Amino acid sequence: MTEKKKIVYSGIQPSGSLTIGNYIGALSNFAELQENYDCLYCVVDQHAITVEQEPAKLRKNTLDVLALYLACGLDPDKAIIYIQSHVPQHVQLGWVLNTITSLGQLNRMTQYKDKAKKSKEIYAGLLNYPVLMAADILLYQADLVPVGEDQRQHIELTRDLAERFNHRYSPTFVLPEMLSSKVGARIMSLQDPTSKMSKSDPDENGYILVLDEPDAIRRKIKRAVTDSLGQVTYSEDQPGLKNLIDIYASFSKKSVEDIVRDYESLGYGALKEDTAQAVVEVLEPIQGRFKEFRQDKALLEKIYKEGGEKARYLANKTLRKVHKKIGFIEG
Ligand code: AQP
Repeated sequence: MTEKKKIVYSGIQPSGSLTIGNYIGALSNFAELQENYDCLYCVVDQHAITVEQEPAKLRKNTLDVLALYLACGLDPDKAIIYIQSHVPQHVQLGWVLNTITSLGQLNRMTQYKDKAKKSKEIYAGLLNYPVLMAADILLYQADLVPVGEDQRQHIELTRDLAERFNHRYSPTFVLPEMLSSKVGARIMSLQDPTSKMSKSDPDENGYILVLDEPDAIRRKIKRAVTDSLGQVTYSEDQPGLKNLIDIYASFSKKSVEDIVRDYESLGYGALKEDTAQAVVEVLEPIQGRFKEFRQDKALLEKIYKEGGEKARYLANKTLRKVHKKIGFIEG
C-alpha cells in the first residue's frame, strides 16, 4: 500500500510586486515541495485587501503573482494553483474560527501591531487576518506550511484554533507544522536592517523586487546600509552585513561560513558586488519566463479556473464536516 502524501499549503498576497524576501522566505521553496507532497499554492487576494488596494493594481498584481509562481517552476499538473477569492469556503470557515478566537490573542499578533501603527484607520479585517489565514490552512488539512519567519505567530494561532475546535467538537483538523528555511527565513530591509524587507515599504531602496532590472539590483545592493567596523563577520551586531550574507548564501547556495571566510580579506565592496551578481543570475531567467507566462492570458485563466475547481472540491469536504459538527442543518 502506498503511503498518503503529506499536504503542503502556502500563499502570497498580491499586495504589490514580490520582493526577494518573499522569494527566499517562501516562493523559492515551493517548486521542490511539489515533487514529494500534495501541494496547494494560493494567491491570497482576500488577505491583500486588509490594506487598501487600488482595484486595477490588485487585478494586475494577482495575475503577476500567478505568473511568477509558474516562472518559479510551479506546475499545475503537480500542484493546485488558485486564487483565494474563487473559493468561498475560506471565508465561511474563517467565520466559524472567528467565533472561537479570543480578541486578546489577535491583539498580540506582532504583524497586526506593526501594520496598525502605519494605518490611519484600523479596520476589523486587519485584526482578523490571521483567522482567515488559519482557515486557508485548515480547510485543506495541511501538514506543512512553507512560510517566512514573520508568519510563525500566525501558524501557532492556527494550531491553537485547530486544537480548540477539535477539543470542543471532535478531532477534525490536522495540526500544521511550519516549514522554514534555516538561512533567509527573515530578510531585512537594505536601508533599515532592523526591520523586515516588505513589498509595501515606501522606500524602494529598502527592497529588491523579483522583477527588478539587473542595474537596479546592483544599485540597491551597493547602497545597502552596513557599518563602519570594516570586518566581515556574521553577527547580530552587524545587522546590515548579516542580511547581505543571508541574501548571498540564499542565492548562491554557498554556506555562511564559506562566505565569511572568503570575504574576510576581500571586504564589504567585493561582498556587495558578488551578492548582486548571485541575485541577478538567479532572477534573470525567472524574469524571462515571467514575461512569457504573463502574456499568455488564456493559459493563466485556464490554470486558475481549474485550480479553483479542485480547491473548492477539497475545501467543501472539510467545510461540510465542520458545519455538521457545529449543528448546522444541511441545505
Ligand atoms: N522579509 C522577508 N523574509 C523572509 N520571508 C518573507 N516573507 C515576506 N517577507 C519576508 C514571506 O513571504 C510570504 C508571502 O508574504 P505575504 O505576501 O503573504 O505577506 P507578508 O509576510 O506581509 O509580506 P510583505 O512583503 O511584508 O507584504 P506586505 O508589505 O504587503 O505586508 C510569507 O511566507 C512570508 O513569511
